[in-house]
Amino acid sequence: AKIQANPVNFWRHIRWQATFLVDLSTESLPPQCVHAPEGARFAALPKLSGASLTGGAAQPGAEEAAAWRQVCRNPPATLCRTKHTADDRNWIVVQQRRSASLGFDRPWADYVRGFGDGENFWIGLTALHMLTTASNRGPGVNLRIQMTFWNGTEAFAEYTGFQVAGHEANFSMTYSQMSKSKSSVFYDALADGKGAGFSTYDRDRDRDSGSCSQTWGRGGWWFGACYKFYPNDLYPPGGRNLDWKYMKWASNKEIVSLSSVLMMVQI
Ligand SMILES: [Ca+2]
Repeated sequence: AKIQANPVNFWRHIRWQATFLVDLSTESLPPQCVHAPEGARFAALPKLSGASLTGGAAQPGAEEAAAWRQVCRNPPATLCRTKHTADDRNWIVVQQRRSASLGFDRPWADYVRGFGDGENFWIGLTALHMLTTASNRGPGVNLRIQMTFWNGTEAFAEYTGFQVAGHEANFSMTYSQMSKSKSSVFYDALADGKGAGFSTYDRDRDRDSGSCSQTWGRGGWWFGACYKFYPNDLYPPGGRNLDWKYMKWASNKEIVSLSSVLMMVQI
């Protein structure tokens, strides 16, 4: 009877097996962040993997809830979206390109904060740092990159241990390894930027003598000198285009022009 009289306490017992619940009468999260029928009092947030953001001994779940509030309020609010893959894993989308409706030639401040519309977005480096370092299962999280070629072929690549450092470390990116058994492509096109700080056209931290961003599309990325995969490059306005200034996945032997890209991290 007590449980039925107090649904908040009831949900506290099962949230670790399912998702974190928030009380919509006291929370004002954007609708894209929550999974609840219209008019519901409680909404579920996807579960972060063992989040411990501060190392403090707060109430179990409190830091997780705080993490989601921070991600979901990171403007623009439409950035917070999740996906469920057929192998029963949950992901949060951190980057997406589907059209030329939105330019990715943006300054440092935009890439830190995040930007986007309904089809194209970047979740922001602050959110990426938080999402990829909150796990205590080990360093980093799983990253999945999904791509569509102009002939309709779908390809994907997965990485383990993906993590983005904080502002003080230039949001540098690293990972453990590409998961060949969970990837449909063989070549690791992300490798050029492994260990690199993040660069934009107004912040050069690449290993090239010039500025990779200024030379190629003016987007932000973890450039080496310069890249084989750069999804924040220009979107090819007329379809398939192998010019380096348009988004692509490349190996030592071939270059593939992309019609869509999506990057997501497992939660
Ligand atoms: Ca440079």
